[in-house]
Amino acid sequence: MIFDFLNCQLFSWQFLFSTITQFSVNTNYLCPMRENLSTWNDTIVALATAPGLGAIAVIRLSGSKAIEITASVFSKKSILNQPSHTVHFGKLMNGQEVIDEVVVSIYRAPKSYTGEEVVEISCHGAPLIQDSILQLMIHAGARMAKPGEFTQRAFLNGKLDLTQAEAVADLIASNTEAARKTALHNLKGGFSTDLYVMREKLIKFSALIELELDFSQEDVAFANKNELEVLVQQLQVRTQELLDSFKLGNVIKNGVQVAIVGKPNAGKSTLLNALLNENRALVSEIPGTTRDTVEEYLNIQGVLFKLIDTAGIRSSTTDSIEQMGIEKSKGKILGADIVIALFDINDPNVIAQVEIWKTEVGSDKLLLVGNKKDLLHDNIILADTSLKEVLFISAKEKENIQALEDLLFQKVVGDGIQKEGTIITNARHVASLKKLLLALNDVETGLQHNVTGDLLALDIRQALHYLGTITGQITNEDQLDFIFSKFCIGK
Ligand SMILES: Nc1nc2c(ncn2[C@@H]2O[C@H](COP(=O)(O)OP(=O)(O)OP(=O)(O)O)[C@@H](O)[C@H]2O)c(=O)[nH]1
Ligand SMILES: [Mg+2]
Repeated sequence: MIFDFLNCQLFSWQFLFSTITQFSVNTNYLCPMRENLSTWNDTIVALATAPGLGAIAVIRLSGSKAIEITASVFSKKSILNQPSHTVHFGKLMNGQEVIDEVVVSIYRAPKSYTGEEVVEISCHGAPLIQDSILQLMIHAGARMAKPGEFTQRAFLNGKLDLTQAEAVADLIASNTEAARKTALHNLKGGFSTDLYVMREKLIKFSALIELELDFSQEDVAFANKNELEVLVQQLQVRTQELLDSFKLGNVIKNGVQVAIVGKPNAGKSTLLNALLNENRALVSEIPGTTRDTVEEYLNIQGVLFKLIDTAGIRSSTTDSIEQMGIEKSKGKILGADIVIALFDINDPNVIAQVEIWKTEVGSDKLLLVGNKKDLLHDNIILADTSLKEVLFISAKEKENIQALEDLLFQKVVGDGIQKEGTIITNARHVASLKKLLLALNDVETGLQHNVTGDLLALDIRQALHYLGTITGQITNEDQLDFIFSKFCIGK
């Protein structure tokens, strides 16, 4: 009996050891091959550079026959036997006709972007040449790639995980310095590393608890529940931090909507022009000049702000067009990330106006700005305590415009970009992280109520599942098709 037990113990420890080792391998920075998801053996081709006229263009092929297909139309058949990472000058031929003189780069599997045989053809950039080469390759046996198919293959071949693949799309789409930096951080595996560390720790506990279940008759405890509780709390904090970073991430990726609102003649259009440093919007002393919104982008320290100049809001107007503009202004207040409430500080009702703005717009997104400082006869109003949150400017004289830009940046970004670490920019990640947090809460509640090991194991598995959906360790083809369909063709 004792022998049986020891034998069994030995077996289980071996099992445990191999389980943990196996999990450690799986938590490697790169993902394992995902053979079950899709099988393919066709070779794809697409233009990798932007369509249109250019000095040169790059056409890319990927697949087991990429080199073979290229060789069949290339003047130098010797590329069939050339090593990886070599370049070859020659002619692309359609029968006897020379299509172009090109440079062919060869990347052999698995040392390529997709992990497959890859050929990149640098040709002259005329659209006609690009089209002819694509036709030539299709005729020779390749097929046109779908959007994102190169990156999808890289993912399926374990060259990138899903967060890194998504970062590729973000990097291509990034139009500000901050967006580029965040995408690059995630492409280099910044976010993935965070998740793998979390997953690895949880997996070890999961293995220990599952082992306990195998020994439920023996009443042995392998997992230290206190340690698990501490770990779960750490993971909850980290998950919440990642979720909180989305506010900033969203701003970095999609820009910040800033509505400039206030009474007619407050100087909203003058302020828009001052911020943009150009005469974009019409300015006049006639109240109600701006009827429809005017929208322009301003880049402040690498973050994109969409400035929206709105129609002046007044309580009564008989002009139906102006009334429509006012309704639109109110809508812009609701949709904006930041509301610049602009008022003329020479207006006798200035303090009452400030109070109204504070009540109407939450302090989170409200920036109170007093304009026409240059017209003040004395500075008493500037010291009024009820106006202490107000920034005083002169839009016309461009006074304190830089201070307003700094304030906008500070209010939205703070020191978030300077801080090291991951910033979430993807709504899909947010959805999974929220579910992860719920699952972690369940584990914590389970621990506090001393629930049985099998229930605990179930909740931990659930948490692991949501972690895996972010990196793509757990996924399905529909989800992948959806993610990669948002890429451009050729990437
Ligand atoms: N002295 C002074 N005049 C200003 C200042 N800002 C705007 N103005 C003047 O105020 C008048 C109204 O300016 P706008 O920018 O058209 O005002 P608005 O808020 O866009 O007005 P609506 O479009 O009618 O809602 C114009 O004559 C501007 O030259 C300022 O800082 N100082
Ligand atoms: Mg205006």
